[in-house]
Amino acid sequence: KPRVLSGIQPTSDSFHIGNYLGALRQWVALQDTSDAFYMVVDLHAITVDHEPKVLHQRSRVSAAQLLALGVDPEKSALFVQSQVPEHPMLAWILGAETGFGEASRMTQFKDKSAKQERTTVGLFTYPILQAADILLYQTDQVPVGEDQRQHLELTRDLAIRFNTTYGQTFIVPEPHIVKETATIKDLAEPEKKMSKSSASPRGCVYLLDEPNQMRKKIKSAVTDSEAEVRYDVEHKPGVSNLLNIYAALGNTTIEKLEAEYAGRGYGDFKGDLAEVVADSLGPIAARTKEYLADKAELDRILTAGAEKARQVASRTLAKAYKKVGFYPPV
Ligand code: AQP
Repeated sequence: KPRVLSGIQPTSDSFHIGNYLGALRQWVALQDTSDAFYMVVDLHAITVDHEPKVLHQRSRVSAAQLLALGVDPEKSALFVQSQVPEHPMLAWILGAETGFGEASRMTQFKDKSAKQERTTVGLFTYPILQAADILLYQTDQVPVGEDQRQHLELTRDLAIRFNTTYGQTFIVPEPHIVKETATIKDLAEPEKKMSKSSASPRGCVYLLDEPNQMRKKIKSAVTDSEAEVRYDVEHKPGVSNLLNIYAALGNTTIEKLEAEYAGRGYGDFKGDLAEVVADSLGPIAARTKEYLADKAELDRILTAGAEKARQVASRTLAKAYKKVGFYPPV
């Protein structure tokens, strides 16, 4: 079975439809055919401003949401990154293999540091920790959205470089990016990626929104002055984004949707999509609440996941330690 690993940051109270369609839906699908490791990456979350209590709570809510979406702890290891100390240990080694110029080319760092009052070294080295996350598990495939492609490329370069210098140590991973939903756009500003830290709350459909809020956001999505439901990312980014969301959640194709709404304007189209979104995502909030209500059971799932993760991670770390000439971890 191929090994699959991915992570998500607990940087908001709820994930959004972009996280879901870009990555989390693939997490759930892949757990049947692969040996999957999924984690809430709280170490990454402290690279931007955070409140300790809020971070802790968000990590729990994140784990509960993943379970509510269908991540099955019987099939995959679900864990919180801070419970597996091997991650920063391998990141240190990989940092010594990363060129300063190479790290400086990461566009996510440029974007995120521009939004922060104070930029930390942690935000700069974030992609190196992400490389460690992936390489520790001898990962074959990493289901992510398009925004992570450059970090995946760095991870591959580091794995190849380390293997060349020290001998075969890491599997070189492949990104698993679903083209149609690789970048879901902000509903209010469809030129921009939908983001948890998005400036416009109306542009972001959260998985824990009330169904009526979801409907409202879809119905008020920015479109254009034509009245034609047609896929054209360049000239009709808003409508094209809605078509991508509709096709993915409604299990249909863009061609079929274009035919169905030909000559009918945007009102019907948005109204129907609003129902599709509310029907498919509406039940997630109640399921998340159920997982949150049983604290002991949630902790048990996460501890078991972290134990399973450590077994794999510690083996890889010991190998890397030996290769670079360190004393073994005791
Ligand atoms: N708009 C998106 N379309 C498709 N995929 C997306 N992802 C994020 N936004 C979109 C994918 O979701 C996974 C988890 O993302 P993350 O938590 O690691 O952080 P992010 O990419 O930084 O997500 P956000 O929403 O943009 O959060 P903030 O505002 O905190 O930076 C990843 O696989 C990502 O590709």
